[in-house]
Amino acid sequence: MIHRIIDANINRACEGVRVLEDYFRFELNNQGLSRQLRDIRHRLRRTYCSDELVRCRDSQGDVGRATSMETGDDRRTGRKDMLMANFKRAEEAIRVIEENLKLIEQYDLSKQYEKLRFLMYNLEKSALRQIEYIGWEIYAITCERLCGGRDNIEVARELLENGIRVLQYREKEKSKREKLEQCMQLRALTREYGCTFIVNDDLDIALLCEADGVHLGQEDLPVQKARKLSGDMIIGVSTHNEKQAQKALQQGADYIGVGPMFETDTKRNLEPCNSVDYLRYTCENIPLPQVAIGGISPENLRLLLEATSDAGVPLCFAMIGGLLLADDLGERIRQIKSIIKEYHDVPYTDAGS
Ligand code: 3NM
Repeated sequence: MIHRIIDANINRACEGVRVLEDYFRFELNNQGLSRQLRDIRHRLRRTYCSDELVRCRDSQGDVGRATSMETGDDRRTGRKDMLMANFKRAEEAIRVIEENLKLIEQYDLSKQYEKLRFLMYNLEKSALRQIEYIGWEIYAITCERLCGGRDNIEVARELLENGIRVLQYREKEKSKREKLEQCMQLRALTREYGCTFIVNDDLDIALLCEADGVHLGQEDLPVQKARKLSGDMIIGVSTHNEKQAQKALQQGADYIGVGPMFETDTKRNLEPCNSVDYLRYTCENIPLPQVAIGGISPENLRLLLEATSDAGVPLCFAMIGGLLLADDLGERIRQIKSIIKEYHDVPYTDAGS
């Protein structure tokens, strides 16, 4: 009977991993995570092979089947819920395999499965990081110059209290030391609120403060080089035309910035971009999460939402002036969220819902 348990749990673990693998492969085009999951799936199958496994299988006679059909525990509230459920399914199943292998004196094999379980725990953490920032959210960016005398920390706290889930630190007018100091504080604060924290330009600062990601411009480190240092950190790349977007995709960016959408005073010397058409192009042709940026405000947001309403990729809306120049930050955030909600009622992940 132990073989029946092991067989059921190898299948259960592999099925869970396959759900995850296909999500990262086909929906997010994330080669790194899908490859690692595939490798684990193969090892789950190969580590303990015995003819006994299939011989002992009795799906028809499984008393748990009826219970599973009757409960609604497997309803999903969104992609994040679906992914987390499948990580848990795989991890728990591997633990059952380990314990039962010990009972049939396969201690060494049990330890090999234990290693796979720990790999799954690590991947779960990376995967969460990769998905939590995406989809029909405001992507807030700091800019102390526009904060009417308040500092980035104070403003960030207010943004977080009002439900901002993604924050990028961007400061062009501070020394590296000042930036590091503020990033350390913002990292602690964003962690408290479960907010994804991305650092603009400076990979060294991103690494030192343990940010979730780094955002690179066209003049910054190329993605492949940054990846050598950044491990599983999210890497975003600013793009302003089709060629740059294709290149970011090929080089393995985790998301692209797409801009400028509209005229903006916040950033000088921007490359010209035919805005909404370019966003439509990236949504149709670049299978990566995207962040539209440049002059976005509550007044023009619907234009972007309409142009991308059938987009097959998750899209966020980055704002500096459109957010920070508001008299009441909380009110502005609620206003923007309610506009997004007119078009995307179901959050891409259930983070922040
Ligand atoms: N990057 P605002 S536009 C930082 O097109 C930045 O890549 C852009 O600020 C790009 O929301 C831009 O105030 C400025 O227009 C965004």
